[in-house]
Amino acid sequence: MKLNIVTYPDKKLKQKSAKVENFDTRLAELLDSMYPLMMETNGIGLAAIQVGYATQALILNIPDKDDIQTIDNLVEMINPVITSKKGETVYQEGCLSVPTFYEDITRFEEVSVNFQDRQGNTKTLEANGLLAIAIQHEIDHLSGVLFIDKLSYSRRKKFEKEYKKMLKEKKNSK
Ligand code: QAP
Ligand code: CO
Repeated sequence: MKLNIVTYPDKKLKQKSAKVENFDTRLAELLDSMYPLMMETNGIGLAAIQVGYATQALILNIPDKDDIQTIDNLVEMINPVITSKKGETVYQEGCLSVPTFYEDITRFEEVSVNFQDRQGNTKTLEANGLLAIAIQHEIDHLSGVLFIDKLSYSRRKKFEKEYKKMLKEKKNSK
């Protein structure tokens, strides 16, 4: 399955993703195709809507202490729901769908999440640190929310200006 990253301002990113009902080979193929794309593009998290599929599936691969990403740390979440959250943390986030832009975003420091795996088995994960941030960022994608939607009015304006400039330069260098 050949996938491409959908980038802002594509309206597709605003779409709400539907719950996965069938844990079939189509779901497995989608997840299997998302992983290499995320690796090639230097991502640590990717939601299905970012490759054009409005379905509640996401993958996460947080680097270890030596900053290495291994498949052993790959987490796949289907139909995830945050069931508890506490604390506050600020991290400079980015997004594969909003290339080259990074900004500080406030999130919960710890979250508990219920989800299903690709076979449909129910799981619970308690996360903190970068994993907790990534979970919240990716779950936002399922409701059509991007990290730039969380910026103050003035920072959003700064983003729109910088992003337009970046797109123009990219176009001109082609
Ligand atoms: C979401 O983000 C996230 O601008 C995943 O040029 C963000 O993988 C989770 C990326 C922050 C936790 C903390 C961004 C790659 C990757 C770019 C990503 C870019 C190339 C972003
Ligand atoms: Co993102």
